[in-house]
Amino acid sequence: MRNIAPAISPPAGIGDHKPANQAVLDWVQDVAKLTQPENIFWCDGSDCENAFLIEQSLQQNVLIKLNEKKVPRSYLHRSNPNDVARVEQFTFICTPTKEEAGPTNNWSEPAEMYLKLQTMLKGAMRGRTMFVIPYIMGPADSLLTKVGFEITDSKYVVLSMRIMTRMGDVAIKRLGDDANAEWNRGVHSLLDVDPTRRFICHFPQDNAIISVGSGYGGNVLLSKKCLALRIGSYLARKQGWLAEHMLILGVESPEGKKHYVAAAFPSACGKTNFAMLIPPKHFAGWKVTTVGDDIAWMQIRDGRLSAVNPENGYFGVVPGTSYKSNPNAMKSIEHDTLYTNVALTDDGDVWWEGKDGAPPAHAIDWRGNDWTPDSKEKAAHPNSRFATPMGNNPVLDPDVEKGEGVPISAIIFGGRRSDTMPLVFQAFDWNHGVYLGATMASETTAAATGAVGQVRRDPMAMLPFCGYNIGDYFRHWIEIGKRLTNPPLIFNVNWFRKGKDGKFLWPGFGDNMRVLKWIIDRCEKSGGAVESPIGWLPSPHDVDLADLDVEHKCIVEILGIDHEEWQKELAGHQNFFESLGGVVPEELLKQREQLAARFKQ
Ligand code: GTP
Ligand code: SPV
Ligand code: MN
Repeated sequence: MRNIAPAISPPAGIGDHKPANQAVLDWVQDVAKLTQPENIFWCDGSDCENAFLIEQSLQQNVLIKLNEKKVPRSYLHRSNPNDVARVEQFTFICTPTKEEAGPTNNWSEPAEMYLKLQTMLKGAMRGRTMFVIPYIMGPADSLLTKVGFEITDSKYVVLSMRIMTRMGDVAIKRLGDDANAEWNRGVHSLLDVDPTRRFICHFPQDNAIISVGSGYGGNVLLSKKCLALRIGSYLARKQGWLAEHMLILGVESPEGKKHYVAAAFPSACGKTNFAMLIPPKHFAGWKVTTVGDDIAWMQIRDGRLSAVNPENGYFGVVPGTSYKSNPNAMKSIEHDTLYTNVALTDDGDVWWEGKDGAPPAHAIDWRGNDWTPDSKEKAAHPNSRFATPMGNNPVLDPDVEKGEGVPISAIIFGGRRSDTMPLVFQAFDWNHGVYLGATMASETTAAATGAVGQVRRDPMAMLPFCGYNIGDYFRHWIEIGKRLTNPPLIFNVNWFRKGKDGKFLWPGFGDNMRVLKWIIDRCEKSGGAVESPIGWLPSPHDVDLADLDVEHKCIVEILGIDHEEWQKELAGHQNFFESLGGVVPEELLKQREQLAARFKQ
């Protein structure tokens, strides 16, 4: 394992793109002194640098080249089988006091954690190359855009960061040579990829991240969950904006009226799919476009929320992706894609559970073992992923690079719930909407290590990503609402409710357009709804169900609420708030009382 990342010696002109900023140079020297790499590789994000690193990765078995005819310019990476998902139990928010990290985060005193990590990092890059990656999060000309530098000893990280972020000169230029400019310091080392020496640590006050012992996406692409969400949410509160685990989509009517919607669903609960939705035939003339599939940074502009996607690519769940479920994702990953932990067919193509067509008679599974359709093991890991540039997306929104962002008409919260939660309902007002987000629950998925399928509260889909006290985070949402003169309407959805037979009641995917259409109708003040204790519910005739092959009784079931289930749900909200130990704002406690009272009316 020590040799997973041997040093490489680049030819002249590659790896020597040193920035001028003295603060960056000093920091890199400090990390090099500690980790003792064989050499330092200064990345510029260029094509020739990328070609060189791919060549090295192929030679060192970090990547496998896929069939050039079937998936041009695409590669497969297999991570260590002990290292296939985010590790929430080893993710820390290191603030001066435990209270700042709050009741939902693992906390450590910063000095203590720095010492522990420095001990692990001592000499950790001996015989390896240390890469320095400059990148920005956000469109090049946005006021929200942040500069980051990531140091890593993994070529897979460099290649992935080039897809997922705007990397290279654009960041060096944006930072400039002011040694006091704001930028994020990220240090990553694979160490020996040992789960007992795996820590993902955030130091919000220092705008710094240190990640050791993993090579898996969410733990090591420090731009993503670490900077854009955990550090991002901390900065957002300080600076008066929102950093959220949300997709952003545009939806345009046949008449050319366009709305933008942001939606928070927990990990592996449907963001990428919803962001690339293709409306069913009946909705001819309607168009959905993608601004982002995972993260939204939103600021207040002219009394409205305005959102940018800080990322440059998609790090998406592979299993279940097909021409039937998500044709736009399939087209996005047909070329120039970096796959992780999917199966390799005998003709050098990729395969996964849920892909169109029959399974191959033989393949190499994600662990590198022989696989046939009779195998008990899955061919692709349930959390296998693609990294693909957003430019590959056939429905990329034309305003994705717009620095001011896109105006948000509606915010949607949604979890994976087999019962209780109806297909869709609307909050009565902003604070009620914040309550819906704060009390969201969802079944756990393979995106994080640990048990799958357990219902847990996951406020705003940010439980693993909020970089400070969750009570202050709720308060921040309430305060933002006060500053909005034209706030988005807030909705709750659930694509995953099941009938007594254990099957999904709702077909989902493209048919989610029907729900989106109702949401847009509500924004346009044209959609019908009935008042219920939980919020505004559509009746079956309020939702366009034309050509939908679902029995009417299933529609009634999925649109409705069961009062007994909701008594349990109410108790769940109370337990959750109590478990947070007194940090929940008064406004939300009051919302809970009002909800309970409405059920008694
Ligand atoms: P992260 O990248 O982990 O944040 O996930 P995500 O929220 O982007 O989820 P994604 O769209 O990748 O979907 C995750 C899983 O849910 C996949 O297996 C999808 O096939 C499945 N899924 C997505 N949308 C629907 C839906 O509308 N109905 C059903 N039944 N499954 C869905
Ligand atoms: C998630 O888990 O929400 C993801 C995947 O988007 S990862 O980048 O691994 O966190
Ligand atoms: Mn995500």
